[in-house]
Amino acid sequence: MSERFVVIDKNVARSDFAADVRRGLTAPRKFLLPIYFYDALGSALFDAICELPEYYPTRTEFHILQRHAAEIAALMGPRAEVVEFGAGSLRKVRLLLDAMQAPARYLPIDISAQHLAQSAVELQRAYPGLDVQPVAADYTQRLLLPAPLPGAGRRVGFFPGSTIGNFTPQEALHFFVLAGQLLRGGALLLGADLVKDPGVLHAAYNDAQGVTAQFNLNLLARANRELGTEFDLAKFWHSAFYNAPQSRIEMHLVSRERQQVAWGRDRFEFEEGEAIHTENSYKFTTEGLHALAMDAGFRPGPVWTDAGRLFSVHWLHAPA
Ligand code: AVI
Repeated sequence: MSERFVVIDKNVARSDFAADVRRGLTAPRKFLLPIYFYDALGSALFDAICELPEYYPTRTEFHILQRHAAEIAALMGPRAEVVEFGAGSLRKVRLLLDAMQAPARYLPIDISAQHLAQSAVELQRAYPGLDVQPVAADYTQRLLLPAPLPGAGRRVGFFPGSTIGNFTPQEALHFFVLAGQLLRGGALLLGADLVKDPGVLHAAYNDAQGVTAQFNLNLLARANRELGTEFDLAKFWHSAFYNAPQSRIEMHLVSRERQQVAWGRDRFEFEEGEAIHTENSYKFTTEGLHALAMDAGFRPGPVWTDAGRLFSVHWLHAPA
């Protein structure tokens, strides 16, 4: 399988890194959008984060899925289609595919056709009998999926990793509305990180090896590489803390001194201690997540967690 086999959504919104960086650096409170973390280096750093002893979400979710795969597969039913939002978790979807009864088709949706083609090839090799149909599209926007296969069972969305937590509450609601339209009559299997001891959260985003700091700083390095900005990475530090009233980890890049950053003929001023807000990672209660999903017409089903109640996996019935 090559990129030729990827269905490309005509309306796939092209993100504009330069325009978004300019908008973020000229805002009264500076920000950069977290979607830009994931260039090749950023994706490799994120994979490294997932292996860190302090970063519990990936392995906790994996164990929850592993432990409850049979029950989840029974809810999915025979000949189900799995629609994965994002194409980054082949290990996790394999747990489902291995437990499912005759899965009909796997449709990963991702903005990067190249990333999709790669993961689709790997999965197709491991499951030669499975119909793998990657779709290059922005799943935060309205999109069309190929029609269900004749005789296919339920269509089940899979959105692991608590990526939902990187959306604002309004964006999360918008995602649920769009997912509800795509999954009509089916269900959504969603991973969500839970509210917990702030010390555990703090450690997960301030790892001892400094990988999360590198991941955060890579945003500036990427802007230097791709746009020609002249950020001196040594003049910024990684800050991540839990904002309890908002139930979210916030990541920032903080200027160590008063400085100007050049970008072509432009100059961007930073005060000492001034921050660029780079990411929010919301943490949920089951009730809060259910309220959000129900606002978009989903009906709560089973919730699975680990013994330490660190992470949750939700079965949500899609609107009819
Ligand atoms: C992808 N996302 C769910 C991660 C998170 O935990 O919010 C991104 C991340 N940022 C720092 N570490 C991991």
